[in-house]
Amino acid sequence: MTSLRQQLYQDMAPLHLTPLWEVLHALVPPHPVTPCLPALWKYSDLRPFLMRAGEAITAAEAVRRVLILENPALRGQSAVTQSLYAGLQLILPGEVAPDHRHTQSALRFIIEGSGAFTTVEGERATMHPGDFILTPNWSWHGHGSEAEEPVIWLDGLDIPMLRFFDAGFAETSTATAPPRPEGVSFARHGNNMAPVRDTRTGASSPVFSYPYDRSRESLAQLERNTPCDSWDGYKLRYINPATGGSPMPTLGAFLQLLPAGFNGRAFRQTDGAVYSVVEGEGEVLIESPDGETTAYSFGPRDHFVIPSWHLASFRSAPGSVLFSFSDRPVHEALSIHREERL
Ligand code: 1HN
Repeated sequence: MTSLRQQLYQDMAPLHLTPLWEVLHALVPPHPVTPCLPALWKYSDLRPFLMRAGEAITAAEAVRRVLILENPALRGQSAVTQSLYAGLQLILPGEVAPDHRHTQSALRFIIEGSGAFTTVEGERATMHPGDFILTPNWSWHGHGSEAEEPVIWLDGLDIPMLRFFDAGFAETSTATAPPRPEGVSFARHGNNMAPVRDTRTGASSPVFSYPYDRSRESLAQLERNTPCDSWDGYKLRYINPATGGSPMPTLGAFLQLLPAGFNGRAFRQTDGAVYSVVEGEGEVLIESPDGETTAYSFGPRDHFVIPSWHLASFRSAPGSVLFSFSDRPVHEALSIHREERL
């Protein structure tokens, strides 16, 4: 019997044929399975290497001077999860990172320093810590700095997802887009209003800078006046104001406040997520599929990844604010998003 099968496998292998019954269980497991591992990058460990990168190469030569946060299980793949890319980018005073555009969508979350800027289709967005900035797919974008200090931000992109579709490509520009005054997009779409004759269909948000002070103030008010969620604390998602949906089709982003003394309950979700710590301190407990729980202690500017379907819970004694992003909009569009809250 076994030899009949072995002979069958051996004889058909040259025709590139494989028996499904040998792999079926791995293809459709009883719960979501990921090769990704939880990981934490302490800012104090990482920052010296960014500064060394600043001495080793200019922003212009690098095009984008970024250290990629690679999932320990996906080394060499420029991936923090199977679908997401994350990196920390440094721009020094006076530097320019030239304009380009690509099919990948990108988000920025500002970690350190003020006074650098991103331009999106020619409109400048000046960066301040905690600001959330997007560059929708195929929009021209570049960076520059009029700061007197290094400016560092988190880049989140859908690079691995577009690689899966073999749909990632870019165009570089010699001429930059004609400059447009800063703040016009926000004036049009950022205050719960929109131009009367606006006809946009809204794949990506027309607002591309979400200043931290506004988002933070919302969380502060919610903390004062509303009940705390036992899993999330106080958690808001960034929206495309034209649709109410995610800021970009492939990337969802969130800001949450864990109040002082928070001891959260455990949850798991199909969308693996990358977190950037803005304020405070705490711990994230992540349980691997084999049942082992690891506590990762985080402080300001640390980054960590919770892989798909790993049970996670948050604790914070002094309180904390966390930014995060994931590919949740894609899961939702495909009706495959699942969440369990224990
Ligand atoms: C990119 O365009 C940026 O514009 C950052 O800052 C990181 C990683 C891969 C491909 C394009 C940026 C990127 C990127």
